[in-house]
Amino acid sequence: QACALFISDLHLQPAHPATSTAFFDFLERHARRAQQLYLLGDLFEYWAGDDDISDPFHQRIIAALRSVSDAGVAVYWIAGNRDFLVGAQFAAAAGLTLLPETHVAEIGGQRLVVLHGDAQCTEDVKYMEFRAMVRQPAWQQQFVAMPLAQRKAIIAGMRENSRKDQGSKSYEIMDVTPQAIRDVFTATGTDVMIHGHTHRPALHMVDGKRRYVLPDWEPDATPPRGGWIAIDGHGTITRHALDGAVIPS
Ligand code: OKV
Ligand code: MN
Repeated sequence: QACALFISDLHLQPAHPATSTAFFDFLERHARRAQQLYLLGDLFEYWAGDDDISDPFHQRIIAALRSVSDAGVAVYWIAGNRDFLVGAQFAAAAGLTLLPETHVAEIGGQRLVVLHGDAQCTEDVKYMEFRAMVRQPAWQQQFVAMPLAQRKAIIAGMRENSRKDQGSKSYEIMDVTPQAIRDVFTATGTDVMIHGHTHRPALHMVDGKRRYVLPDWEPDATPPRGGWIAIDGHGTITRHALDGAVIPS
């Protein structure tokens, strides 16, 4: 029986309804029966601030999460690089607990570190600078003080620039660096890690330590992408496809 489930990088947005459907399905069929659900970043394509909570699309996501937390599942949230503006209002509405960017959990006797993974892509120097700026509480306070429509326009502009920029960034710099991963293992005294962000789902080994990477979700793609990681009561870790099938690793 699954003890804890982990997902990330769903990039939920009204334009991709199949992903929301797959998410609701996962919550009802699997997460509802778990003891813990860890959301490890980029659940949303973007989050402009907690005052966008009343948006009907957001209300459906919040209600679905609330239903799972009301059923007794402990739901935890680690911010991604797209939804780092999620705050206490969202957490209260969805019934989840906000965690810091790096968190050590103990599940089924297994200690492990969980994180989104963007902070470990240290070769992307421009992104690391941007991240350092937007993760400052003072910067975030100023940003959310702007009207919601203006914030959405700024984010849309960034997404448009990023789309035009595609190809200028090599695939490699969008991955974690071995040293950044070693640093996390050393700082936390762990030898198992779960993260998302890189869209390279696999079990990767670093110095004999295990680094599990979650998939991004695109159930409409060929082949379909998405799934989760489970840890059972014995601390055994398995990767699962969208249909629940265990992925051998
Ligand atoms: C996604 C990445 C661009 C990597 C910005 C608040 C802020 C969301 C955002 C803006 C950028 C996502 C949403 C994009 C991923 C990049 C460049 C590199 C490494 C804010 C909330 F800043 F305005 F407060 N963003 N976009 N990158 O263009 O889709 O993952 S994005
Ligand atoms: Mn990400």
